[in-house]
Amino acid sequence: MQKRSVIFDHDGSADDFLSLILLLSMPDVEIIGISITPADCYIENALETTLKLLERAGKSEIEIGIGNFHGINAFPSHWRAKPKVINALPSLIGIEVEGNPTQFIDSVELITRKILSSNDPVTIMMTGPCSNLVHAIRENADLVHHIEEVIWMGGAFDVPGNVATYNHNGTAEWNVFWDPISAKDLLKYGLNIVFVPLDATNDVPVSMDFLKELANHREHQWADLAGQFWATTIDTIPAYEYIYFMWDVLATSYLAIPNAFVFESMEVDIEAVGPSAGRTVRKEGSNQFAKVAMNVNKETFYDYLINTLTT
Ligand code: AGV
Ligand code: CA
Repeated sequence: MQKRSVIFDHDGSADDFLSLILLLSMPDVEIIGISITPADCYIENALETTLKLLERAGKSEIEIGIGNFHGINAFPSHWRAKPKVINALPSLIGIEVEGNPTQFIDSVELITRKILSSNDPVTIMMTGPCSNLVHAIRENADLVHHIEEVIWMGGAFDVPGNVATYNHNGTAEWNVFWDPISAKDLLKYGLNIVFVPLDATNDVPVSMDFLKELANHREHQWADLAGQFWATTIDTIPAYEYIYFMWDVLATSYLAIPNAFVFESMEVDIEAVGPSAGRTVRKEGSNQFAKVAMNVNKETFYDYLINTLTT
């Protein structure tokens, strides 16, 4: 089987780690590198969780890069601290790993080297901001020719955003808002971009019914662990969504169940500054084409999750 070479760039929230679990389970995906963006996490904690999961999956050889760029709009600290809880879960606390971020290479270097040394075109799966990839392309424009597809959990096209903060009008999604300048640039390179925005992820909340069903299968180690990760998301505060969605989990599932999605191809743009900074918009004539997920077949998606986590 020809495996798809994937670089995974995540930013350490609970669903980013669920995405990692899914990616590790995909028979036709080879993770050729992992980059961690210090966005929805504190880097030390996110690195520790990443190392623990790789250890648990027997995939410790996968190389990790650390993002050293910090976006313009910082994530709220109480979100960033979530992996602290995750690392303390009984299933992970005992796994000993060496997680000093200063001993890992920079993400931009990792992304560049992995793309240039790959024999086949590389897929970039991003479940956090896009800064590392954009910085790599800014330094080396040739990378674009070796990238098959960029899948990004980000944006809110025909629905409200999820940013609730000062000097902003709420039209942006957080992964775009963190570094809207890079996000706008990402569209300029003619890449095959697949957005999995809030338009699609709003359909898939983390629900108690789903967690109950998953818990029925907790004799399987990944179902057990995933249930614990999701349990840490249940206290999402009312000032934001009230509910934690399967944002990154849905985006990652695209690699396994692409036919479950309804896409629209459109010309798009991104606001870089001002009260709508980070807003993703339709823009005819922009000549920046993207494939945007608008809907997903929920039953197929939830079945896929249960099946994957129980085998
Ligand atoms: O906007 C969704 C992105 C996803 O990549 N992240 C969380 C997911 O990992 C930011 C975010 C939005 N609302 C949040 C977020 C919340 N209530 N808690 C933590 N992160
Ligand atoms: Ca994320």
